[in-house]
Amino acid sequence: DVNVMKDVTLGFGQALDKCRQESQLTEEKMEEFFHFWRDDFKFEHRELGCAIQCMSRHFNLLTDSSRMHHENTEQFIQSFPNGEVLARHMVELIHACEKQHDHEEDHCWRILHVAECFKQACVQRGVAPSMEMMMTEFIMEAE
Ligand code: BOM
Repeated sequence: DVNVMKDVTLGFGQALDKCRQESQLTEEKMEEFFHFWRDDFKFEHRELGCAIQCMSRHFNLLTDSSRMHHENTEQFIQSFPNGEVLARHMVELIHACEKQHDHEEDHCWRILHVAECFKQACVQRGVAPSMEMMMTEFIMEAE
């Protein structure tokens, strides 16, 4: 559900600062990771794909070929409150998106396109958190 996605996004987003330098993702290209869920967010910067790769590595969610590590990703999602209700489903959504973009050889571009596909799938299934939810929680966490 949307609350689980909100928590997982904020958890995953904790790695953004660490990954900014190596991915060259400037604040101008993405200020905070939760902007991912904005309706008008554009998936156009290769640097964002590189940053998501770095962030996924940080949590040990990728295989050697920079594909999703299914077991680790499921466990990561399960580590959030009520994560078990969405973990399997999210892994399946991401994997379906990976299959669609498997021909893309550049890891950063491929991951960017997988991320966009994953967001669309979440929106379609009604599990995408609203920006209002994301902002509120983000501000509460900062205080
Ligand atoms: O083939 C590489 C797989 C990369 C996965 C990309 C999925 C992207 C997600 C970005 C949004 C994340 C929100 C929550 C984290 C879920 C693990």
